[in-house]
Amino acid sequence: MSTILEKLNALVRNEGFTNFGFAEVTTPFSIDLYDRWLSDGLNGEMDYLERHAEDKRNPQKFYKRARTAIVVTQSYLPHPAPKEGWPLKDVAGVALYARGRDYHRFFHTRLRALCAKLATEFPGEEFTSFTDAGPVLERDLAARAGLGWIGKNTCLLDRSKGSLFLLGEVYSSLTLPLELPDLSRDFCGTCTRCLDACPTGALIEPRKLDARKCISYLTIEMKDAAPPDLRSKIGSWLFGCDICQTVCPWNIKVHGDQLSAQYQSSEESLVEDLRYLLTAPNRQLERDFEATPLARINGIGLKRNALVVAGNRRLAVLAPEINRHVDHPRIGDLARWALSQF
Ligand code: B12
Ligand code: SF4
Ligand code: SF4
Repeated sequence: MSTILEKLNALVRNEGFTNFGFAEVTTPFSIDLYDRWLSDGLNGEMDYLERHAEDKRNPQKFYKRARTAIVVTQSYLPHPAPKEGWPLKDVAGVALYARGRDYHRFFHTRLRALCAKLATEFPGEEFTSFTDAGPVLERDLAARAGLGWIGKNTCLLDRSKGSLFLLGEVYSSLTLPLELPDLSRDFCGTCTRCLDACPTGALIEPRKLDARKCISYLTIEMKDAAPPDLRSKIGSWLFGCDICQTVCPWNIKVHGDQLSAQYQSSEESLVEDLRYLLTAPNRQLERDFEATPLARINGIGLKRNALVVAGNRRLAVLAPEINRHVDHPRIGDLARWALSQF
């Protein structure tokens, strides 16, 4: 048995991920919390999370031979897969993870390469990889793999690595003698910086997030425009939000001055970017942002988010570009709202 673990350790270490660990593929520790979160409707329009609930509770139902998960993390500061010809001049309003190529591609490609190596090393065993999109409660799995604790901002957090990393995993048919780490570990202590800093009050209590209020949800997941009472709280965020992580003392400790430097912005560049987003044909935007996370919301989603930022920042200089959209069936109301902010 220990030889399998030694071989695995050596093989995964060689792949250069930020960190890795192993966990039994079993019912997640926090599955009841998950079910309660869903029944409270905190998932908003993300229906797929309800469809995933049964497979998350019983992973073997969904993948019969899964026994051990190899859980890996990938830091995104600095971004590990920058995109050449990034279309925006001012990136302050784009979440760090999204400032480059889409991790569903580059990270998953690395996970698939890991699966291929494992299959060669362990013939007869099965390996399959996921990141983000699978029916896997990834933070719970990573905590059980000893990769950190769940911070009050709900992110998986590690004392030496912070939380600015992605999670991915390989489900394998290998059986290993694993010890569960101490899941009561919590290095948040009395700190509440993330809860205090969240502009929309989405962190309704420690480790409980109302996704319907989270800027990440409002700018990425939601199909329509954010409700008017939340719109102003989105501030300058064009795609995603990093606030509850960048105020975290553990991330500040790990990344130092480099962290705040990521959010330096110039109004001149922002205006230029918003003008481009508001005037470029949607197809061009989709081509320009191809293979990045921003492609997910399409050209029209980028225009929608640009209108919110222009309104919040009261950029009256953009009135002509906003005016073009006032009769649009999807974003016309929002364009009129933006103009009403000047
Ligand atoms: C839906 C989703 C969202 C939603 C809801 C987020 C949320 N907090 O619930 C929205 C769109 C808002 C979102 C935002 C973001 N997301 Co997201 N998201 C997901 C997704 C697909 C599912 C998460 C989920 O099921 N949420 C429901 C809640 C109830 O579950 P949970 O957050 O996993 O929390 C569980 C644990 O915290 C656990 N728990 C609580 N206490 C304890 C104690 C112990 C001991 C244990 C073991 C567990 C535990 O209970 C919860 C229920 O099981 C995962 C990928 C995945 N398949 O897991 C990525 C994921 C969580 N997201 C990720 C990222 C990077 C982000 C953003 C940073 C992106 C951005 N910059 O805009 C923000 C962060 C916002 C935040 N504070 O969470 C990463 C997180 C990496 C990390 N270090 O934690 C993930 C893992 C994707 C990935 N593969 O890397 N996300
Ligand atoms: S990502 Fe932003 S909006 Fe969402 S919980 Fe964190 S601080 Fe609040
Ligand atoms: S900001 Fe404070 S409370 Fe929030 S996750 Fe970081 S250490 Fe924990």
